[in-house]
Amino acid sequence: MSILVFGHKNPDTDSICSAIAMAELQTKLGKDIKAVRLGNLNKETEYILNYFNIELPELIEKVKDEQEVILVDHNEKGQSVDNRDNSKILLIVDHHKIDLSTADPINLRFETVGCTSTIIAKLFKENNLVPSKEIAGLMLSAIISDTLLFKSPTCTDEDIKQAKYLAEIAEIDYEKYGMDMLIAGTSVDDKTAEEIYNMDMKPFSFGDQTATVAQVNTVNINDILKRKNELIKVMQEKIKNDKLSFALLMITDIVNKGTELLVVGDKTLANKTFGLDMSKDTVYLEGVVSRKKQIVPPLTNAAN
Ligand SMILES: [Mn+2]
Repeated sequence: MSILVFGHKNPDTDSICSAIAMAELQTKLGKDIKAVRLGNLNKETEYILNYFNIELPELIEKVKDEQEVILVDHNEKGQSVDNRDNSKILLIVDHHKIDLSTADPINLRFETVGCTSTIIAKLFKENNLVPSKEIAGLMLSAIISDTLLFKSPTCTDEDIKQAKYLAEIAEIDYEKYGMDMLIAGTSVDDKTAEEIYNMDMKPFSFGDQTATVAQVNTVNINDILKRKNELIKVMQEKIKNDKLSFALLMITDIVNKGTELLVVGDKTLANKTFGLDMSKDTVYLEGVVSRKKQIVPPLTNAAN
């Protein structure tokens, strides 16, 4: 049975591209491994796989007992494959906060960088291996996606260094390709409000409150805001069905670098954390583009 490698549920570009890159790395190291995905692709990732002519990884929902797995770009159980507790985790490569307990000792590679693919690029080097042109392109794309073309506060010198190295292998003008790729990912005209909310949504716990934080990138906040009422309805449903305290949607302007934060449900924590006017449902957060660095930690701190 092949080892399976995958990123988180509701996969973003990093989760898909890092899984495919990890599969290439492990294959070069002589392992029998297959990249899979835990959900549908977003537009941006579709554009990327198309651009580099890479086959779509197979969709899975759960793993069999004793299945050997490698996890990339996540570690929290709620974001991972079903039946993970009965699988055998060989390795986790991630750049998110750790929320993990395991029955057996496992291998972890965590770094405080902006993208999992940055770590995987380093793993190639540490093993004296060079990724193929296409896989270098995928890893470059993941770094551009997670760091919003190096503009996110999560971006580190290491991300830029690896991205430039990968761009050379892939023979790509990363500034131009990066903007095209990011913009390709922002079109939502053909999407329902529910699809918009679920595109890049993650569950979190803040103290004793549970919530979801979704993010949608755009080049025009009003394009999304004009559908606010529809979105609020979807978020209210989500709160009811999943018994959440509140639901957030980050509407992030990737050109001007700022986020309109839409808050539905119990607004107390958002008020305390971001100074949301309790009579409104949105607050504009200048310079905020990162859920991981600028939304989740302040909420966690305010809740504790
Ligand atoms: Mn990532």
